[in-house]
Amino acid sequence: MDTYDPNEIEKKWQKIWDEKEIYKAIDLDKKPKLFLLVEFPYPSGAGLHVGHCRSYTAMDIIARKKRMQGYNVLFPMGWDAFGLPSENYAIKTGIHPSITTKESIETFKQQEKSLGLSIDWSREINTTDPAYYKWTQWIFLKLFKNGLAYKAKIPINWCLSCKIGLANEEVVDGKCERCGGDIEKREKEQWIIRITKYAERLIQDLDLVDFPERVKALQKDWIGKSEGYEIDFAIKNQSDAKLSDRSELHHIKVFTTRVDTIFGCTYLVVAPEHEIVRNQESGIKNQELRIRNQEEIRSYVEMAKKKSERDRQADVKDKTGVKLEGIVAINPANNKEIPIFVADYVLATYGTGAIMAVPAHDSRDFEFAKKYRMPIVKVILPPKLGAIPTNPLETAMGKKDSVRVEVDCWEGEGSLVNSGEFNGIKSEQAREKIGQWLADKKVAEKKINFKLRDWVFSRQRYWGEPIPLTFCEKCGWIAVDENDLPVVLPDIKDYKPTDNGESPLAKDENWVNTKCPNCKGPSKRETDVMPNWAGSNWYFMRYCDPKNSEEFASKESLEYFMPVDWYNGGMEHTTLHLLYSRFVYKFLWDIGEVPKELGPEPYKKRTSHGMILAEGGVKMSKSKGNVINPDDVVKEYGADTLRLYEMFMGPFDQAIAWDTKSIKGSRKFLDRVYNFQFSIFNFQKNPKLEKLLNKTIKKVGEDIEQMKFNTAISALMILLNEMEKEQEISKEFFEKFLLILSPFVPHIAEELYSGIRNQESGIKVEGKSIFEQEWPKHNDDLLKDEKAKVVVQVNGKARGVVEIEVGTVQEGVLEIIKEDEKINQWIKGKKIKKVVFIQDKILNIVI
Ligand code: ANZ
Ligand code: ZN
Repeated sequence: MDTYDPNEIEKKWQKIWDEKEIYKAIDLDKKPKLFLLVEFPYPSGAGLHVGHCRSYTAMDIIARKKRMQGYNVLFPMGWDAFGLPSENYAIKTGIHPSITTKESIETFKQQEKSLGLSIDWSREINTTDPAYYKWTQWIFLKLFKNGLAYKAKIPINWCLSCKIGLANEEVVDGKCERCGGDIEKREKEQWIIRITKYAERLIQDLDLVDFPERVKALQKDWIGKSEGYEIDFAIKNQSDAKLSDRSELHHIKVFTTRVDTIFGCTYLVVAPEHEIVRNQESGIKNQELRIRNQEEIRSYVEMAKKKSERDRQADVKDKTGVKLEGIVAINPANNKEIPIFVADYVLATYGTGAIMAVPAHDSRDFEFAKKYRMPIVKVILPPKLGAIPTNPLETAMGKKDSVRVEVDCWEGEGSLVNSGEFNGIKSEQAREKIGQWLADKKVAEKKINFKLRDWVFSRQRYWGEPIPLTFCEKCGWIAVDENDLPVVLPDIKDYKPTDNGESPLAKDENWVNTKCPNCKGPSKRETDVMPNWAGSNWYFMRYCDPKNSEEFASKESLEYFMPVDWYNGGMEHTTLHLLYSRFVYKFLWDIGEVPKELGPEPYKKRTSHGMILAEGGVKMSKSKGNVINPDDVVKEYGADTLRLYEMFMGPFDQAIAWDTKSIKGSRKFLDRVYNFQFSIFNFQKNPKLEKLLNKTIKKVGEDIEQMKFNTAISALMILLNEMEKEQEISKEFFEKFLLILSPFVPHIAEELYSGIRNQESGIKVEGKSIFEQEWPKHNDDLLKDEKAKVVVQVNGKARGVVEIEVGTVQEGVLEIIKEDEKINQWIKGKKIKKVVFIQDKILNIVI
């Protein structure tokens, strides 16, 4: 064949690779194992996205290289196939989600195969397969039996259009993460997983893993650990001045991280959902606490209910609230009477749902205090008072230098004033001292709070794993016997969600009515199903032993393949999937289901790819019609071109826009690679090229490890340029070139490699695949004498010589000069007008 025809080459090799099963990971093999993981996709009707290709190709490159370096690589794939889109599609079309799911999986699989990914398809998993979700249910039961799953009535985020309860994590910008629809708070009985019990460890153990700092920071922020105090403020009924501390309701408990500011607390604020507001009629009357403006408060609370939590927190200048007339609180630090407000900027779901407001040192309180004319008492003076910037204008007008710019609200540290016996103490110490002082008075207690909420695990929908519990009037909630798992999702006709918020499963009475596993009396199955995170929080372990029917994976297989050595995925999964799966793994490890020697973290290393945007830098979306379909690209240019282009388009971890012009450039490069096979080969070594090859082997190898695919490819391009300048080249040389090129563009590399091999030996394709060859090693000795000396001149005068690596560009040499004091003294602080640079020889700086 004289011209490069990727369609033919690619199909041919995909078939051969499949037949030879060269990408199979071997159980308990003697070679060192390497578990490479990409986030398994949700097989949507839309098909594979070019973004999937970016992540998968990257990991595929690493997998291929590591196999060539002697690793037993596990690079598996599966389908995260439960979830709303299939169900919503089913509601629209009447086609059962199991059918559409199956079709989508077929499409995805065929598409992934067409990219030439070196996946071990023998380990394919599917979360909607009963043989798989049996274990998802089993894990739920383990959580349940260990007290980590409980049912509670809680206000949840209810998506009005999906008719589904969402976890806080699934609410993005106050809207439903899936459909973008409006959200309302509703009280619902839900199964909840006590992930908060692991909050501390989920932070601490981040020290054990190699994750990007930004991923660690996001996880920590999400978990949101805060250390502070809970403080009791007594409530006094103003009308009869009776003060009793017998009842809980005669106190308001607040959470603060700044107990050092308590002398500056001039009022309290409670959330609209706070019990003192709720228990208006019932509780408070008995306890002689009468709030006079009940009507006003009730209508305020109604209004607050309509706002989303995010809107309530948003930094709008216009904070609203209502004073509770008729009662006051006592500040336990100075015994002053202070008013109590209800305001929606205080959230019911954090801390105690009540705060001590310190308007001089908290900007939210400050805004509120200005609006409602509450006293603002400064208790912290910023450090280095004298050094605080003076007002330049006033200084210029002849006013005294010591005039200090008024800081409206100082949120930092400093020393205490207006704080009685604590005056003069630094705020950091005051936190300890005042905290202790209040603790001794029994009005305060040290407290650690987390922003992380327990994980709402119920969905009132159809297309998910049934929660394997039954409710019996006598025995309550009872786990289905483990031997009776899986509880198979029944095939029902009407999967529309119900308006009363019950799962569609509730309509199938045959399925719902069952026997209590405990007393054998009549009982009813739970009709809620699991959220779509359930199947993905442990899937990586199933890959180790995907066909096991006795265990979710055998201990030996886990011991051998786990932990995941390298996990690449999207930044959007940092706070949800990554957190949930770390938690579930830790839990299974705690209860001994995961071998102890594996340690408490499932993923050793995490990396993230940047998004691929549409041409022009906007998000790809169906509605804009700017979605690039990988199938079209494969058809037009070939899979190798698509792979090469996606790896070359820019730094892997950064977002980048699609550019049709550059994809043509990638294809041209492969055309040239293809044509190179017709060059004249000999057995002579060319020392200059050998050096460049040696350098390129090193660079490509190192760049792949660091996911710097774009620079690896450009090194390969430079090498090809130089090769093309030669009259003749050795076969061995070209083979090495193909070897280091092969992970990026496996089909063309395999084709050319087998071609030159066969010419040589006369054997047909039967030989070994390029991917069964060894990755070339570079020679450090050859690198050593790749140094050159560059004479540095300043305004034409020689000022010194620097040693550089051959081929260092101008910027690189300038960097080196900066480090060289002797030369640098001539240019330090001067403006460089011009630089004349002759590579590897002279650099002249004109100043
Ligand atoms: C008094 C104070 C003075 C505060 C000061 C801050 C600065 P993090 O770090 O996020 O935990 N707070 C407590 N519960 C709240 C709730 N349910 N809704 C809204 N705000 C709440 O923040 C803790 C601080 O957030 C607490 O410390 C409290 O305000 C406020 F100069 O108490 B602070
Ligand atoms: Zn029973």
